[in-house]
Amino acid sequence: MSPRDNRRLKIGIVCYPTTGGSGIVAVEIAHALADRGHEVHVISYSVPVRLDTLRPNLRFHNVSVPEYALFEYPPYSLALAAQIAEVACKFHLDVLHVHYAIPHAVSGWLARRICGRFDMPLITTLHGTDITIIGKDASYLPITRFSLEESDLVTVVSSWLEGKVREVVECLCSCEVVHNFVDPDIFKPLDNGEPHPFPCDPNVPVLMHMSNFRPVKHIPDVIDTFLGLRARMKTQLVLIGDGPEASVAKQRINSSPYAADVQFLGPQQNAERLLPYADAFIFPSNAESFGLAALEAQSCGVPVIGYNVGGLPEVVEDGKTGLLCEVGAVDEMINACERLFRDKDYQQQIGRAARERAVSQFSAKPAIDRYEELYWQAIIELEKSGDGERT
Ligand code: GMT
Repeated sequence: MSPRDNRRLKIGIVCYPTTGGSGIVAVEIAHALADRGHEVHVISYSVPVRLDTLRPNLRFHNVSVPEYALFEYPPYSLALAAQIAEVACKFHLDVLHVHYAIPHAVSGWLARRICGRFDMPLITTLHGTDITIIGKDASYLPITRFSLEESDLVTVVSSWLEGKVREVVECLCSCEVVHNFVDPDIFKPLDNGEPHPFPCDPNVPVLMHMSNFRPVKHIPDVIDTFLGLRARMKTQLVLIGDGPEASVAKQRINSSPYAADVQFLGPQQNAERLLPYADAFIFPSNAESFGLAALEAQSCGVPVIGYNVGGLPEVVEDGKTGLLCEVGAVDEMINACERLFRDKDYQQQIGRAARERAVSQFSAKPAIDRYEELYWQAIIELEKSGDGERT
């Protein structure tokens, strides 16, 4: 055991507080590190969903953004930089880990300059749309590239996303792939006989979807798959989450003959209490960097139906833990669902393999070990390079 194994790190974690996967991953990392005895400081503009603010070794710091008549757009990035700088100085952080590049990485860079803490490595974890959508917009691209090049370490949640960093941002920074993870003791298959927590016929298969209902999720394909399948066999659809595409989805369902077979549950904090009731989870995004919701479904023993694109094939093994179709091939998804729902043995075989893969490949412990290791690597490299003394 090296001396560092006993040292308690002071870690700053910056994330979005919303229900998106990047915030959830950041919170799970914060909890796990606090449980390992590190001192963890979470910084955001409100308490992140799922964050346990009363956990030992963990503190939450709120960023307040003042309104001012001149500001049509209050500059959150600046308020965040000031808050990070204050926390970094006051608590003498050893490392700063920001989740989602825009604007967290550049706020972290600025904070370091404000407080002169050049010995504190800046680690940026990219989650997907911070590169593939918003970060590549011409308004932000130079900031995205700059903040990645200035980070001491960049991590990405899939190999596919690493390729996108090269292709879209044309950034030469080295990226470490650390896949997202799940707690298989929380996201787990049902014990027999538990009643459904939503209105439904227990004898009819349930197709489920959970997301932020943004265009990238291809919500119309979820609806078309359900309607096509429902025309062939009795099926129920459960939709979890909310977002820009939700109202159009509701309108289409309500004007179909099958409105009574669909439940809109809205945003839910405890997905682990709903996902195990699915017979299949449908996730037809066209550019998903990872697909945390798909992993959570697999961990609950639920087969995933989606498109063979983006980072999803790193999470779902086609034909083994789910069924991946060509982008836009709604007919293929209808056939895949029908096959699963008509053949219970096949559905169970895929569900068991999904659970096994989630446990063996994506459990939390190895991912947290890797992040801890990377923190140390960044601290030591900064010490060795002498850049840390640039105060
Ligand atoms: O833009 C989004 O869809 C939200 C973003 C987030 O903040 O949750 O999702 C991304 O990060 C997740 C956690 O790493 C990944 O599981 C999602 O695949 C990724 N979304 C996309 O790439 C579209």
